[in-house]
Amino acid sequence: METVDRRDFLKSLAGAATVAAIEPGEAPGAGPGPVFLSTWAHGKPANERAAEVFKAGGSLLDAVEKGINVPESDPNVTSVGYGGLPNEDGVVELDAAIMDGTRHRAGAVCNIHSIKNPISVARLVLEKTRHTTLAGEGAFRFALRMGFHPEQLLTPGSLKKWLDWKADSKRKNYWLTPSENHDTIGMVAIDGKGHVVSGCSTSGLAWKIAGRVGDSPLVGCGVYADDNVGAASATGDGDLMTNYCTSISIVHFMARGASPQDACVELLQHMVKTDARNRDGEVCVLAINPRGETGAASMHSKYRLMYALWRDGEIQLLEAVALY
Ligand code: SD4
Repeated sequence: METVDRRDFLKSLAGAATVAAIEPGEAPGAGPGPVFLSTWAHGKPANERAAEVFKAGGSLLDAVEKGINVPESDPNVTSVGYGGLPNEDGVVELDAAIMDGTRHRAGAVCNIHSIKNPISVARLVLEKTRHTTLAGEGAFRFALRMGFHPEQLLTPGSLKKWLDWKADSKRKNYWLTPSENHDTIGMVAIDGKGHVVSGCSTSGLAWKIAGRVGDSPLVGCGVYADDNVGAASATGDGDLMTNYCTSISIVHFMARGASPQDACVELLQHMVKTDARNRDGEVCVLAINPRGETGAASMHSKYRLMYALWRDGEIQLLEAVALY
């Protein structure tokens, strides 16, 4: 078991605590930008695409949406979008949400099937409706009305994995035990002018019970964004994290003065304080504030977050600190 001193947390995050001077005329919360921060190695091409879209004149919401589309469309990413591992019935059910820190409004879809870019459907829920969240068949029908085309989301690879799982008499399932395959894309971003966005997209836990909704599409859990404070996202065991409203909790810690890094750690410590069994939980979180300070932390080193940071034209893949 590995314990990390709080000061080491800050030291170990290359670039995490870089705060540049605020230019005269910028919003009080502004800093250098844009900055894109995403979960896991697939966050790297996602951040690069987001930066490209932003530099070409797209909004921060456009950038986060298009960035997240990259792992969603990649058949080799088995935890997001096309190629994501299915539920126990062999159906790929996707969850996604995007939140705009200026309007304090999100759009989200849960359990949507046959649509490979659920973050784009979530974006349209935000832009075109008065609703925040659409689920299941309704979300699917909304996507069709918005011009999306249904697609088979199982790939030969993901179908084989599901068939192998079905054929295994000792298979793990969610009726009793947790399974092992999951790795969402969560992205938090700033534009350098005081605006923050949070987005998240996932196929959830492999072999989940049909209809299960994870933390990713839930406002306050998988995403939260508030221009006055910052943005957060999460990846890991959504059945656990939903009960701690991870993203809004981190944003509240930041609102009380914590840096993004300290806020991420505070959330993990709070989870352990309320229940020591949470030390073994698969919990990873990311946060950013409008000045460009970033934070990332994992509960334990057996499930340690790798995350991608795009700043000043450079992309880095970093390892988040682990509390245990
Ligand atoms: C879920 N939190 O559906 C997602 C899965 C995930 O890393 O993030 N895995 O529970």
